[in-house]
Amino acid sequence: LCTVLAVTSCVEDLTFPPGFLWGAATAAYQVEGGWNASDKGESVWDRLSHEHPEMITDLTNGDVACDSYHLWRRDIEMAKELGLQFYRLSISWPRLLPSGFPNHISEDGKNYYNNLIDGLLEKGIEPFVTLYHWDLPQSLQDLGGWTNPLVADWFVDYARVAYTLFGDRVRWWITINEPLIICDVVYSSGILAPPIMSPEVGAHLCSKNVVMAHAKAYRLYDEEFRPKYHGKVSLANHHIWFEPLSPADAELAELARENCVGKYAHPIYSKVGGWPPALEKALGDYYSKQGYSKPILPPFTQKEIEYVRGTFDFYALNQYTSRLIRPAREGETFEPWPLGDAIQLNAKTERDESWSTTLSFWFFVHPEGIRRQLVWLKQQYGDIEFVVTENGRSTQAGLDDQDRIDYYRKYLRQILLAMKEDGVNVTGYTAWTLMDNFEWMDGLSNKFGLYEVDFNDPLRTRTPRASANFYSNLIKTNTLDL
Ligand code: BGP
Repeated sequence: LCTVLAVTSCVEDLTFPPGFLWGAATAAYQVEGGWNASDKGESVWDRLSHEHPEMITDLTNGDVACDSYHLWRRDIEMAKELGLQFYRLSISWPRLLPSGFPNHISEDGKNYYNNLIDGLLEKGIEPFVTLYHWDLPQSLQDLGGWTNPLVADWFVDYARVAYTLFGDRVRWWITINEPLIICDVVYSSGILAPPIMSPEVGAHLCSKNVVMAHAKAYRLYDEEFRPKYHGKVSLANHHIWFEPLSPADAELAELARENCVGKYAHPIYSKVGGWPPALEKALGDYYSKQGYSKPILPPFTQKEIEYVRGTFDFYALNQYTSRLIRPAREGETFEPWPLGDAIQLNAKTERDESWSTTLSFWFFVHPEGIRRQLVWLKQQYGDIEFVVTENGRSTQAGLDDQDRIDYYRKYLRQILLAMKEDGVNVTGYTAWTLMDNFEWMDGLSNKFGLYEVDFNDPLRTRTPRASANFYSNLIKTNTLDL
């Protein structure tokens, strides 16, 4: 009612339900450092940042990053200071399996993650573990990486090692973080690792292989580990909310949503499974005109459709921003970001002038987008459990980050509205990120952290920002009415 009336006197209930879970996230390559510590293998990000330092805005790399490889005790302390109920971390595949394969498990890699997991649990914080957050072993990339269908088997072997070693203590698992970035953005823009351009073939091979790898890792957990450990497994999608620029663009916006989210959600979460039909058709039409005789998006067999469908225990949503979308005008060139690999849409995106910009080139502030996204997902995939696994914004350096607090407040209010007015079952929220870190092509220059990290200091001192104080009060009181 308050949203409809939009009156200041309206008393809105800004309280989250009891039991709502609060967390913060990081990812291995972005925080750990220790890139060649002990027997760790090289990852695609080690290779890119060493061979092409010019691809990172500030010419930095993740060799040391936040040095969490050594400073993990401090990270746990920070998680405790905030009062987090869970901490979302990722395992570095080449740290645990230096060759990429399960023939050799690194003792030091194993000890590192055991220490982190045990340390969190000692403080009453649940480890929420992502198996793959973009740091593929270079040895596997040399064999084709995510474009080789065998990657699904390599991934499931790695997942088995991780479930076996840590499954007795980890109850929340994400198999793969953001297929859209791994496949569509990587292969159509060349700005992330591995820097390979293959928007037509590579991107689409990758899409199917990622979905199959997720499904295999889910089925493995379900059959062999769930009976003992009772955990939950999902994959985390990247979401951009697409709004039509004018009512005539509604169909285009829907196709863009299918391309961005549906491609990696429909096969898993829909009742029928398989690729989103409208997207499959649009791709088929476009690429047959280009002279391809076979579908560019490798079709699923009926058996594969059944195998993939339903491989989730909850829906994990990473969302930061929105875009207006319209058909491209004559002479306008294709933009690989944020559309991902979507040349077939022949579209252009814009910012609504009311959405403020941030330091990230891809990122505008549009809090209502997250509510609309949640409602769309519920309409598409039914009344399932949602966990927001990433949300946050970058700001200028400094400790008084009021714009970050404002962002959290506004996005969280929209999540609450989705829960209370639209009946979306959101059970947890994850801030991106616990501390400033290596933000991929922006290097160390872009600051998303609740804690500031001094990268000029060899000790990588971490200092809480105003937003850390805001977030810990929010967790303590469970209300935005602060
Ligand atoms: C998400 C990634 C995170 C993080 C975040 C911020 O897509 O999962 O790892 O990097 O985006 O984005 P960026 O670092 O590109 O500014």
